[in-house]
Amino acid sequence: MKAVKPVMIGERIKRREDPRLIRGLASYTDDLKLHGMLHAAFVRSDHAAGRILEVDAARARQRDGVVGVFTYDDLRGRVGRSPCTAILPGMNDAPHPLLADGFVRYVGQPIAVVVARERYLARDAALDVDVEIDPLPAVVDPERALEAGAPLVYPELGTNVCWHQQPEPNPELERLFVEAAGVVKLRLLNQRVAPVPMEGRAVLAHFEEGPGKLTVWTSTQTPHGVKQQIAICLGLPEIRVRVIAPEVGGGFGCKIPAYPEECLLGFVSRSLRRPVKWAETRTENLMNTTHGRGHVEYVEAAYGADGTVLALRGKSIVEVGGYASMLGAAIPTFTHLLACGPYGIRAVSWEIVDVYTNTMATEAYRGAGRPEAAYIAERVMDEVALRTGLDRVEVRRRNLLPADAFPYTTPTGAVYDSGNYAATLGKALARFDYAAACRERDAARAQGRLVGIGLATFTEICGLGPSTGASALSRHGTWESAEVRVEPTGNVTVLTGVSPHGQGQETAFAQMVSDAFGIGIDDVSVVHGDTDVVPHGVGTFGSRGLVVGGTALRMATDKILVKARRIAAHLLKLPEERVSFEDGSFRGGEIALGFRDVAMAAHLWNDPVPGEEPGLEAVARFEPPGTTFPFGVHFCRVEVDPDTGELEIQRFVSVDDVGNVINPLLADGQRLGGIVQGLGQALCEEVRYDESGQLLTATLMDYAMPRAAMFPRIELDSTCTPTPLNPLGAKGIGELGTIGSTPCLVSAVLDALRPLGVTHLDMPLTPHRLWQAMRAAEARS
Ligand code: MCN
Repeated sequence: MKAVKPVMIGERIKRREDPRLIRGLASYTDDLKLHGMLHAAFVRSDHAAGRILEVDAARARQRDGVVGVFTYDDLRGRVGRSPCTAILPGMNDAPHPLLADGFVRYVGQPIAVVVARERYLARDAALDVDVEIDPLPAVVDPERALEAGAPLVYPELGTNVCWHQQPEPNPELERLFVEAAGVVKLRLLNQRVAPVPMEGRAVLAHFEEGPGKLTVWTSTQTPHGVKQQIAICLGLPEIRVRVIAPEVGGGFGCKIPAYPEECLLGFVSRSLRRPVKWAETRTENLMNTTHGRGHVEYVEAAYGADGTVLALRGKSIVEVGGYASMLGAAIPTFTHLLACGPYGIRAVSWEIVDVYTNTMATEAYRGAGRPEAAYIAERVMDEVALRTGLDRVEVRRRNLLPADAFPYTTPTGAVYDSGNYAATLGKALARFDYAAACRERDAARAQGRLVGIGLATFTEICGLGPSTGASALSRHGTWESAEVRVEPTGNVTVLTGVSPHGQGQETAFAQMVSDAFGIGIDDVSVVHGDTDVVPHGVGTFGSRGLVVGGTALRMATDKILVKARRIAAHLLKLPEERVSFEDGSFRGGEIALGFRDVAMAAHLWNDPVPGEEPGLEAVARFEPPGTTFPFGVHFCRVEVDPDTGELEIQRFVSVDDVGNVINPLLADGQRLGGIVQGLGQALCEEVRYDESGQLLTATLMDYAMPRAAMFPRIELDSTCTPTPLNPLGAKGIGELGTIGSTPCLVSAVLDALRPLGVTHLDMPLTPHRLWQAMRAAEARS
């Protein structure tokens, strides 16, 4: 057989997923067609709050081609609640039925599902369902929801508070505030945004009466979790449910939870004994796929005269929306955990109030809680610089943890694994040429131009586990699994429990196997996203795919190499310790056996190895001992048009550190995507409801997404500080770009407008908002 060069870890190879995606050869859920398949459409609430007086489906049922209409009455006593697994201790948990049971609590809440022979017939028939709702007052703003007399989303709870974390008494913190040279006080908004994956949610459910088995194809990040939730909700044994995530066109966190629609379609298919499919419209996606962020933060920071930030006191008021989605209520605990960022802040006290409002639920959205934390820390650093008269870089230098501090436990309980923040800052300063950039900005200012420089130094938590931290939140641990099967020819199949949906793990994992076994990358197949094929798994979120799933894979390939070496030693008639494995061959003295020869021998078994079983495969689960903390530094330069408020990003430099990188090309793609997503929030994105809870951003004409023309070429560089927590020395990268890019841009725009007297801005920094801020500052001066 022709020798094929293996691909090594660290090589910049192109994503093997792309040709099929670009050429339209991939199958997403909505591409699937089954014999006898029906189509579902949802009747959704037009009101943000109200009592359902009547649901009359008679007209819809009479329509030719309609096969069934289901309302809550059909579900009563036959299914469980909508899947919400993250019940925090002491949470005011409110049941969220699969279909509204007498009350509606947000616009778009499913009230009925109509099933018909064709998709458009189902949609037309859904319009025939007459729903009479007695509207009730709605509450949209989380701070308003906490006021006395505010409408209650769940009157039976007597409050709109979903969960309240009281700050612990902290005498050390109080002392630091007394001794401080000054205190910065800020009210910061992290507006609600929509994840907008290219592929919306889609579900195809097929209950087969013969085997009594429900198969659900769904666009998800967590097929194993969804399987468990469907089984629980429908009262089916887990072994009678199979979930398949075919090609998934992005998720960004909103496809972590199991949704009511997934369980409902399973129920409908079981009731009708027919396959049923539903794919959301873009409006349904913007309205009823979970949103992200939605934080109001009150922050007080005590600082010393030398610019060191001593202590932080804060409160997060967070919209969980009309029901608590899987992780929604827990997201702000990350904001608390990461409140110190990369800085040696000595004491932190944090209060969290999760609030029910008459809006769609919020959930993890790329970064989930950490961009909010970085936004707080970076705004604080900039304010301290202003008040002490120190340069913003100098303030950060004085606060960054030193390289010898690691492992470092923050006052909030996070254990930072490794870091060398000063080195990354140094590299970024040189790459951006900060001194020259400041000179240029000052020269531009002297000409009356509004040029600003922004920066952010940040860290984040990723690679979720360990399971001990997650068990309170889900019925799943946060380990990850891998199975590696070597075929007789030496081809390898990897079964991984992660469920990539755009990250490129099929490439990175094949690359790791190619490197480990010295075989060609095309000899490796990576399988994921099918719970009957991949026996166990947790999924892709929290930038854990490589750190946790990749380590499980590494453990499995290591196990295979141990057995293969034993087989090779037996064939070479040498003691095991005299056999080495190099460049894809087992060598002992002059003789060499290729990996493929050993694979064949393991399967042929005509020369059995004492004490071994035939075959060559291994299973591993990795339970991470801790989480990893990648970090980075961003600089950017902007210019604002004084007449129109138009904002131009002229330069953006990012230097990140994620330890060892498997595939730098994939990693760069992830960083670019993350940075642009973070900048999108700072520039233009915002989910908006009116006061009555009507969604104003229900199409992409109204919800502003960032576009390529808004950005300069983003310059990427890196440093490398491996983590000791996994054998790859790797940290996660999937969310890193979203953490610091948002505060970096806000820092730059505030710097640009400061000469006019603008001291505060809330995102998104639309031209209109900047224009208003400039005019208001002029009016004050
Ligand atoms: N990688 C690497 N070396 C490292 C770290 C990662 O080569 N040290 C590679 C990995 O092999 C993988 C990619 O970079 O191909 C991202 O890996 P990782 O950081 O492990 O992140 P996950 O695979 O766990 O992805 C999750 C993360 C999250 S939480 C969100 S949200 C997100 C993101 O990834 N959503 C995405 N990136 C996305 N990218 C796309 N295209 N679509 C989404 O929905």
